[in-house]
Amino acid sequence: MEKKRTIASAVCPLDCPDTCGLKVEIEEGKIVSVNGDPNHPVTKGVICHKVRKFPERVNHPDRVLYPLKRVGEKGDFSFRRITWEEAYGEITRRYNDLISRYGPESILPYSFYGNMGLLNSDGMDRRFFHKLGSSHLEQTICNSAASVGFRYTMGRGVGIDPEDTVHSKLILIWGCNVISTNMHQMIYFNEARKRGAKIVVIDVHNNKTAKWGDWFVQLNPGTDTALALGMMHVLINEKLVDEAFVSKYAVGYEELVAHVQEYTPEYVSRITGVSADDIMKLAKMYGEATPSFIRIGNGLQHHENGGMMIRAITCLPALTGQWGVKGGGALKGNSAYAELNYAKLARADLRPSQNPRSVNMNQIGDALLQEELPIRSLFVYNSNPAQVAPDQNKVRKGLMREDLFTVVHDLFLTDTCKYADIVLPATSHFENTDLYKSYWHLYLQLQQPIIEPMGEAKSNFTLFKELAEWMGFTDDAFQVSEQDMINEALDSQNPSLAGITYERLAKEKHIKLNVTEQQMFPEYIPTPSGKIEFYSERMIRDGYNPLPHYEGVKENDHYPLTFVSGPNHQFLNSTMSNIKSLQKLEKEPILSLHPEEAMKRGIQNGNRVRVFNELGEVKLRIFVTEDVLPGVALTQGLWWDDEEGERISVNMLTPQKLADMGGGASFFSAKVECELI
Ligand SMILES: Nc1nc2c(c(=O)[nH]1)N[C@H]1C(S)=C(S)[C@@H](COP(=O)(O)OP(=O)(O)OC[C@H]3O[C@@H](n4cnc5c(=O)[nH]c(N)nc54)[C@H](O)[C@@H]3O)O[C@H]1N2
Ligand SMILES: Nc1nc2c(c(=O)[nH]1)N[C@H]1C(S)=C(S)[C@@H](COP(=O)(O)OP(=O)(O)OC[C@H]3O[C@@H](n4cnc5c(=O)[nH]c(N)nc54)[C@H](O)[C@@H]3O)O[C@H]1N2
Ligand code: SF4
Ligand SMILES: [Mo]
Repeated sequence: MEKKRTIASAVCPLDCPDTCGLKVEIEEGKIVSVNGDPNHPVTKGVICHKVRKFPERVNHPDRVLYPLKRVGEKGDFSFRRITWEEAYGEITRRYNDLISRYGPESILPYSFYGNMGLLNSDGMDRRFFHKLGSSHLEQTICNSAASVGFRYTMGRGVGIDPEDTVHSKLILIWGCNVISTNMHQMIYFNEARKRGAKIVVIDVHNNKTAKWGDWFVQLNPGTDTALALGMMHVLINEKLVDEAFVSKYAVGYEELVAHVQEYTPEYVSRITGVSADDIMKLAKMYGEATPSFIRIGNGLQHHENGGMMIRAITCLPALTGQWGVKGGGALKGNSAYAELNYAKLARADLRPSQNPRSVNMNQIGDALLQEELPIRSLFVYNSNPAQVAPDQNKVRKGLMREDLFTVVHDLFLTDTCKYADIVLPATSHFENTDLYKSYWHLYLQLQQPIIEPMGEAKSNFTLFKELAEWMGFTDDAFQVSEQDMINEALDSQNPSLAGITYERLAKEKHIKLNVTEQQMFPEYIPTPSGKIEFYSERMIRDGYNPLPHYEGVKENDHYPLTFVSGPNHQFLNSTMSNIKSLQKLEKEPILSLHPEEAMKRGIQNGNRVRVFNELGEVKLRIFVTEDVLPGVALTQGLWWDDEEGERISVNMLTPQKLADMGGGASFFSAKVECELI
């Protein structure tokens, strides 16, 4: 007899800008296939290959289905099954003991966006740790430097509606590997191209996106501020500035004009490696096109000087008056349009102290090893710090501390679980109720459970709600259902959310935010001056140069190669890197090196090399290629460690040094050397 199949709607929960609508086939309570939802207005039934493999992830034999307690040494992966009562009992006992002896700030949550659902990443978990009075984690690993840099110029972290980019006539893809990391933007770019748009890719790597573009402008890592200033120099001196726009909507133009004079194409060429002719050509092309659009990526700001890069690039659309022209402007992220009521969602008011000890997640290695006010317990969820955080030697040394009580909630035994005292099983998002916004398109979406929780897995929401009860927290904040919490989050003064309710979301699945022109640039520019700030008094107060200003990444004589270690096509950060079918496509982590650099070191294509610096070493296979410039060593993908200990996180080599703004990460400013094994 044929088994009955049903089709249910879902949302992709991954930390990817696209936040696709999904259609999921279920047979006898089991997910058998995942496809795109053809009715989703932006993602239009198309999804990436990795999420097509979600059935392999959800039904994986390695899924953690029961709570586990460590029985061997840390680092050994030896656990025994326990009950939830035992797990909650142990956590409660240890927490009460730590709180009475050292205070609640001896406990630190460590989380990011393994699941982008609002309730499971910014909801019940927040309420729990606020009430507990734990230390605060600064969630800076992804885009903080860029967000701050963007806001200095524009006042707010939003851009244009990506659906409008079909109207663009010139598209600059600036430090964004769109084909891999924001594939639905390609649908719009392809349409724009059909209508005559030219596409320029500005990157350090001749990657899939660069090869697809019409013109690839390749520059030295960390030099984008100089390139943007060089473009401004040409725009201003060639009279390609929209003066009417600038005088109406911007401040600091005169200071900018004087400032950019030194950034001649010849000077900028020496910094960036882009020829003076190409700088001239790029700037003129940009100055003459309208509507022109810049897709600003996240990768380029993972540098020591990343905040200023975004601050500088963001000045360009203002100079040529592109904001307000349909299809013109820029987009780095659109999160702020869907600003929910975070006060109600996260309930920071539950905190006993409003000024808790604060830890930057990019420096978790140092934080775990600090002797003063040591962190005595770490609660990890939605994240895999033993892969994704910089300076892994320190991170893992910290995690190995016998006196650190570590709890990890995940779907799998990740590398972080290796160091856990207690591992708790997490549901997949298909088993939960949650609200999703996108940081790119403008739709809100609701996920409702479409399968039963597997094994004894619990969502983050349920886990922290129950743990609150075990801790004796009786506040109303812990008595709510998922639906209540979504209604609290939607109960906001934000006009974009007007009329959006749980009931409507349940019925319609996706609802477009009500973003009016009055909320968009250039009508609404919430900088201190109310205008786009080429010159920023606020930056002076914060200790920066008030103008976009180039400062290079620090050189290192011992380690001459800049190690750029971004994401790959088939994994999502370290999520999905344990899925065999996807590993097969990615084959193995490789290091791209220019022929000149390879020759200098006697290295040939396919050789294995030791890549090292003062922080550690990893072994990688070499790909000799002109896709990267001399001076660059590039790898893609965050692969889990292998059992033999041969393959280990590339973050062994990345520094904890913070970027210039927002406490951001500086992964891509790592310096390394490599040699044949
Ligand atoms: N397939 C896939 N998709 C993903 C992810 C994933 O892991 N896999 N991760 C998701 C997440 S969390 C994020 S934050 C985004 C990140 O996605 P993107 O915003 O695309 O960022 P990256 O891929 O890190 O880097 C983008 C590009 O910046 C380039 N780059 C590095 N240094 C410089 C520089 O100094 N200047 C310039 N101009 N370019 C530079 C890199 O070569 C790369 O091509 O993708 C999301 N989507
Ligand atoms: N070298 C280098 N390092 C990087 C980057 C880079 O480009 N290069 N990118 C950085 C960036 S941009 C980012 S955003 C970070 C990402 O860092 P993380 O947010 O840590 O991302 P993942 O590695 O995907 O780990 C997410 C984990 O959450 C788990 N998870 C998923 N859903 C749930 C759930 O509902 N509940 C619980 N409890 N767990 C769940 C997944 O199984 C997975 O193990 O990495 C950063 N690290
Ligand atoms: S990872 Fe991105 S592109 Fe793939 S299904 Fe999820 S949201 Fe869509
Ligand atoms: Mo990210």
